[in-house]
Amino acid sequence: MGNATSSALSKEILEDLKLSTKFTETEICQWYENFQKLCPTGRISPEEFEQIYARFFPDSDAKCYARHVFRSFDTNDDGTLDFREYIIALHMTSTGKTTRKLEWAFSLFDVDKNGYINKSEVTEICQAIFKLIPKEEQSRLPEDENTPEKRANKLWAFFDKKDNERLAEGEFITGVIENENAMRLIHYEPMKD
Ligand SMILES: [Ca+2]
Ligand SMILES: [Ca+2]
Repeated sequence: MGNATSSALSKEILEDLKLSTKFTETEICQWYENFQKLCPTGRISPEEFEQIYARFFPDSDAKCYARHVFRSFDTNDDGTLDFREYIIALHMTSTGKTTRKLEWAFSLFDVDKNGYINKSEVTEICQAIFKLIPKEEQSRLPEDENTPEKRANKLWAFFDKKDNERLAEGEFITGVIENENAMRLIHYEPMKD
C-alpha cells in the first residue's frame, strides 16, 4: 500500500467481487495484496498457472489439467487470469456450495465453451484427469475405470445420453448430484497415505 506503482484495486471491481462472492472487503483486499506479490504484472499466464499446479502434483503430469482449469477461469478469453477472475475462481472452488462447484465443473468440461458437454469433451477431460493420477495409483484403479476412455464411458453412462447427444448445464449438475460415483469421477483427489 502507498506504493504509487502498484495499481490499487478499483472500487468498481471491489464492489463487484463483494456482490458475486461472499468474501468481505478485508478478505478481498488481503488477497489482492498477496496477488500483487505473487504476480506483479497483475496477470497470471498459463505457464505460471501450470507451475502452481505442478507443485500440488509432484508425482504426475498436471500440465494438461492445469490448462483446462486455466481456460475455465479465463472467462473473458484473453489468455491471462486477472485478479477478478482469480477471486471468482477461488470462490467457486473453495466455497462449500455444491451447485457452485458443479457450475465450475461444467465449464471445465465444456472445452469449446459452447454451453454443452459432449462425450468427446468428457473423454478429453478424463485424459487430463488421468495424467494427474500417479502411475502407481493408476494400477490400483477398478477395472472399469483404469483407462481415460473407460472412465469417460462410466461417467457418461450416468447421464443417460447416447454417444452423439450432448448435455446442458442443468442436466450435468442434476446427474452429478444424484450420483456419488459421478461426483467422484469428475475430478481427482490425491489419496491420503
Ligand atoms: Ca482473462
Ligand atoms: Ca462444448
